[in-house]
Amino acid sequence: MTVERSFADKIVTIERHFFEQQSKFPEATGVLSNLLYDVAVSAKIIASHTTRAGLAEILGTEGKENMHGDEVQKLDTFAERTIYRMNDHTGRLAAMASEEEEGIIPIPDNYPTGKYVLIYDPLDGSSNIDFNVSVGTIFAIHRRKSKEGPGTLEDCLQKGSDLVAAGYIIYGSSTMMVYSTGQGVHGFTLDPRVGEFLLSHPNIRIPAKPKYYSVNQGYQHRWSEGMQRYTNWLQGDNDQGISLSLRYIGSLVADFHRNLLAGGIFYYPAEGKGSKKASGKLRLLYEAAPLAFLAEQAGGYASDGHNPILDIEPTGLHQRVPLFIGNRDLVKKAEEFLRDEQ
Ligand code: AHM
Ligand code: MG
Repeated sequence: MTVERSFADKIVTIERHFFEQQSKFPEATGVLSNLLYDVAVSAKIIASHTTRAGLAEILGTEGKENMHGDEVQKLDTFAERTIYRMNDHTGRLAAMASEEEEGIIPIPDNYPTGKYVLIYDPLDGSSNIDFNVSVGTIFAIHRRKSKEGPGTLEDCLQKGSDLVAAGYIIYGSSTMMVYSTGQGVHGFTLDPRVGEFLLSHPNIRIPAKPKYYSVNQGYQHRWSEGMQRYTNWLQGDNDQGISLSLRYIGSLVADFHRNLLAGGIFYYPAEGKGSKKASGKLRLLYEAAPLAFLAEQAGGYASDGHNPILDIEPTGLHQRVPLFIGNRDLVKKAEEFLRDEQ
């Protein structure tokens, strides 16, 4: 029997991929690869719980006990704890920061500190869980700036262009991990039968021809005139043959993931002055910067409407920014509309 062999035959685990990427940097020590692997393992544990989300009513929710008398945690709390417990003792991190915590999360005194900081949104879009809609984990990794000892706030407040790695995990109809260390964007699908993330989407590039625009159009009346005109432009009010379909899940990772693969733009603009969302809703460190890093690595672009997201120097852990992310031309066009109204 002759077996046909082609590239498609190759099965690449995420672990192997981390180390293959690492080998392109002769000075690398393996700490980053191991840290990424710890994130992947956290994701598998979280995925094993998101698939059981609908059972919370039966088995108990936070503050209640389940039928076995165990305290059951809400999924976002569970995701937060899982990532923390996987990473607090490894000696790879100087500190962590989570969207769920107000300040930086120090490494306990009894464990060594390391050279990176891990910034994460443990379960973005968690309000969607009750409706069985995809949710995601977003992560960002920086090299620490301080020399040694406990990590500092400044180690976490770094701009996106200084990211060492970033990625997300989408808990959807299947679980996927998508990441970049600055050498392209690569996607892995979890095979739940063997518990491994396997390379399924090597070298993702945003398609040149966009399909979708994604925005919460229910808030349109609160946007500036330029934003309204831009949205009309995307819908077909242009002479460039662009006429996009609207898709909006309201779960950032899922919206971003779809547009990364299909082409398009996601935006969450600022609302009028005095509004609670006058500076947007999404957070620079936990959401905008890591996804901007991925978008640029996939040939796209992300902006706050005026400047690249990756150039913004953060001033606070929970700082919010307007976000326009996706195909470069579409994001540039949004900047143009916003510039014109100034
Ligand atoms: P969260 O961090 O509290 O989960 O909120 C972020 C979510 C994103 O996933 C999503 O893009 C956005 O909020 C949706 O907001 P809205 O419901 O205003 O459209
Ligand atoms: Mg979030």
